[in-house]
Amino acid sequence: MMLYPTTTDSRTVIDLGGIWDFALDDGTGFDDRWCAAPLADAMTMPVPASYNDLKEGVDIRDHCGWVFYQRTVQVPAALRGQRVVLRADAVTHHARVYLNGEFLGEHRGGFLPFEVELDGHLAAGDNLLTIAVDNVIDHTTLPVGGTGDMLGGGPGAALADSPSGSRKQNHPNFDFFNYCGITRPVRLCATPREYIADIALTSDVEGLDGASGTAARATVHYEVTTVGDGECTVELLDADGARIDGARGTSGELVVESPTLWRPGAGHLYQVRVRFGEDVYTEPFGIRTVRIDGTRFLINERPFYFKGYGKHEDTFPAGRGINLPMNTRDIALMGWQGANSLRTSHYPYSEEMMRQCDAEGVVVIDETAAVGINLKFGGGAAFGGERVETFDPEHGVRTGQAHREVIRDLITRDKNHACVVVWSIANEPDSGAPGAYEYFKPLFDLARELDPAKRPCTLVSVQMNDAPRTDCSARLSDIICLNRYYGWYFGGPDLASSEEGLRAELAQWAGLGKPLMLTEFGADAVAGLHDTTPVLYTEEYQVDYYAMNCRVLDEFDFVVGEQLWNFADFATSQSLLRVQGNRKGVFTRDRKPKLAAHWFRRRWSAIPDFGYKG
Ligand code: BDP
Repeated sequence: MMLYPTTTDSRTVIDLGGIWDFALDDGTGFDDRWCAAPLADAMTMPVPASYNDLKEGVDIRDHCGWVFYQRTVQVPAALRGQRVVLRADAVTHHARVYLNGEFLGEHRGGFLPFEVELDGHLAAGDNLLTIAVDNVIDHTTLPVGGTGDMLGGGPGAALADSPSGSRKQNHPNFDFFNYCGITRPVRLCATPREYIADIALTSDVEGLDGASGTAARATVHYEVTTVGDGECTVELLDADGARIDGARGTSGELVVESPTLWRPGAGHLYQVRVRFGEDVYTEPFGIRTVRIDGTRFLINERPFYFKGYGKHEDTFPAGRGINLPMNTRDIALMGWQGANSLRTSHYPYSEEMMRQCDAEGVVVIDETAAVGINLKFGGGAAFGGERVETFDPEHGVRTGQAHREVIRDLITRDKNHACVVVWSIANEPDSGAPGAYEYFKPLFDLARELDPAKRPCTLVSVQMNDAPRTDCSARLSDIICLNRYYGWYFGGPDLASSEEGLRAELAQWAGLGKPLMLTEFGADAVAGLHDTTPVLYTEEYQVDYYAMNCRVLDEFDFVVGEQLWNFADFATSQSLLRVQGNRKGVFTRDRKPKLAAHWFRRRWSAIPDFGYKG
């Protein structure tokens, strides 16, 4: 229940971005009530951004625990009498909010927005706003933290058991740097006291002609959640603001004849304008259909082929901090290559990115922050070094509650986006383990119940033995999404036997009767490393690896897409397998193409968005 913040005739948004005061907690921050007075010896820190790479030294880069952000805010007198909330789009991973020393609320989960009501707490003049942020991850959080290194090289000592004198350390059970801080905008949002709390939109399309991409008519169903009393009216406007239809009441229908459909590469958006009492809000909305038919994935009733990437929100030096220019550049580079889709691996991306994907017609697999639900990483030793089953009721992960929350909050936030065509419930969980089906079945049910548009759901599967038989994804997912590393972690550098391995596995999945795509495959290549004989880590090997994999994908009609791992090189925890981060990017971290980027540009320019496999 949290509309994207925009200023309208009735709403005011005040961006609190800028330079804040900042301090690392030395263990006394809460006891000594740092929230109640200006921080002593504060550093400067930009908001929004991850703080890790912005100052020099491991103390800040690898800080483990709480930090304090602080600034003063004044609220214009003109807004008194309105409902004023503080809205933070992403604080990684746990936030506590204080105003003038008073605790007002907290939020767990580092990639989705939350609001804190400020009514009754704001004074005239300066108010001291403090946001305390914790980055500790463990076996109850998403993403999951362990006590050893997921790549097997870590010390394996529990946080609490760190040898005295050694620095407290986070051990992500996943392969990206644990960037943290206030990573997306923080805003004050003022609305009338009686206001529009949420809008849910779905559509039905009639007379859809797949071949021409045209339709006779579309009906937009709306459901408005309101607080207070008032009359609700809703209008459907075209992209240029021209009125198409209108209705009264908090739920109803709007009709558009001969609609322009949203489609890959052409993100046509209508606008749904809601008025309730004095409040007004406009939601962009694209009309399109998504459906699975046998082994085909249909968008607007045409068989779609996913070409694109698993990505990260990862740039230097902002870390996971929102980077609108880089998002824009990334979408442009994907267009240059003929890519049409991405997965928000491994957490929900910013609302700005989702809106941009809507507007530019980028097809999105929208993923929760459920990564690392797998105690087989690092040789299967976790949480103190002992070997335990991931879903062991006593000693396994305890992520159920966080998982339900992230599914609920993600679908609440992103349900109206035309770009979203699939929900990804998790990345590489231990989905073949005892208890996996029992863990995941209720989560799939929840997603299916919550999504008003009933999009297909998946979980992204880790490579394992005998997967089609053991992976609960075979039963639960509407589209099978595989991360496969034949020719890298499995079989590399012998591409010939790896090719047989991939072919044999896909042949087994073919019998299932569901569409399948690779959501990850990739090989590290350090830009500038070349050789005449392709060897691991060269740009040539990366190309040969992809050529082999794609040759196999092309043999199977039920394979409906290929998303590479990764779009760009990205930061990770340190390990012997990581050369200043993960180098599986097809682009470098500063977005220069490796050989494989050109190879895919040629391949994808020849593969149409629709009808590739007939
Ligand atoms: C997969 C993960 C991804 C990693 C990738 C890799 O889903 O997050 O970065 O492998 O090892 O296991 O490069």
